[in-house]
Amino acid sequence: MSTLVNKSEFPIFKNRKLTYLDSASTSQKPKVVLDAMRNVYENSNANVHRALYDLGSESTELYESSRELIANFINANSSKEIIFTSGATASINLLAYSIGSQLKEDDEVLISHMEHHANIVPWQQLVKRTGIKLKYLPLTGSGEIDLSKSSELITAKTKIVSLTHMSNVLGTINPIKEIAKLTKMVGAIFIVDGAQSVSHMPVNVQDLECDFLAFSGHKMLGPTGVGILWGKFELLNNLDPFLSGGEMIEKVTLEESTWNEVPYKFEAGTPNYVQAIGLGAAVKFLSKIGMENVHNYEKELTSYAIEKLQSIPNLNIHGSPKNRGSVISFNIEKIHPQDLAQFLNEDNICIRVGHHCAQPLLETLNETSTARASFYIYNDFSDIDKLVDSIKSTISYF
Ligand code: C6P
Repeated sequence: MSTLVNKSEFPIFKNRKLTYLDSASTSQKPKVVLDAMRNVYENSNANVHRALYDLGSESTELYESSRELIANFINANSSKEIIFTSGATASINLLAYSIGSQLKEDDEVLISHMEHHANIVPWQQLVKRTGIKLKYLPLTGSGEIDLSKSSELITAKTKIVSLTHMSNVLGTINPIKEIAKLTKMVGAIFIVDGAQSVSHMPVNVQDLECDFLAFSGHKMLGPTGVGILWGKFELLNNLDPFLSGGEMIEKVTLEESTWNEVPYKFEAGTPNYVQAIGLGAAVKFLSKIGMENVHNYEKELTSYAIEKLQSIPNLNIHGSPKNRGSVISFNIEKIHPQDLAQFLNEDNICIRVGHHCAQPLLETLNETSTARASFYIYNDFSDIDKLVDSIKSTISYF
């Protein structure tokens, strides 16, 4: 099995001896992404939407064409529906603040026990500000969202349902379309946290039938510091801005201000335009490979890894073996995940251990920490073999 991409397209793999199995945390970057950003700084650098000289027009054009590329990547109706934020966390905070300010005390927000803290804490903060109720969809024993009691939890009081598309701990891919239908039946807004999905599978916002989608650039070969909030235009148009200041205004007087049009209403201050342009290059790179190919390739890697890991005695993989993305969390009896990570590090193998910013989920697993291996397009079977060999020698040491 050959990789989908040549590892040499990623400078870090030339510079460091690495078995990198932590892409769910952040991905490595291909040279084309680094070049795109260097090119801006070296040839076209000027602030966007302000500078009326050629350099400014060039950087603005690059910034706006990146918005266009990202809109096409997720099949948005228009690039106006793409808001550049600093990442998935910022996108969800924007929504919790802006939609949240329209909610009343008896209203309910529904999330699940599977969420990343980025899709829990902003809603808890909203509870403190407004007194709304925060409710949780439970999980089944095999780590899937349990919809058997959905009619008790998704009711006329539910104003927002906000769920992760793919769990960063269990890898579970949630039935977003099914939940979208339940959400629509009560007229609630449906937010999808796509931080772990957009990078690994085709995500089409029309097909998912959600209202908002949040994701991060750095997990999909792009740079840090940039992420996306996609939303249906009419909904975005009806929201109040989150951050305020330069460029998000239409007119400012000493007494009051009016807002710029969507998406600029939500992009206060100088945006991370160089990073946004880098993200455009990442999206081009991924589109050339094809997200269906990315998904199928990772399915093969994940099945291979599950099979190999399952053959190790006393190693317990969390979550359901079916319908999962390229994230595998596990625990080994009598070996703390932190010790395991340190031993793997000796072999230059990078995995993540800990609660993965999903403490409520870890509680349902009865764990305080798991080891997590996650894969991307630059991994291959030999990376998994190295992981398995290193785990086996760690076990024999203990
Ligand atoms: N999960 C992980 O190792 P940011 O940090 O804003 O780019 O993404 C937040 C986020 C939101 N939702 C999900 C499902 C996520 O997995 C993450 C980030 C990383 O699992 C870092 S904690």
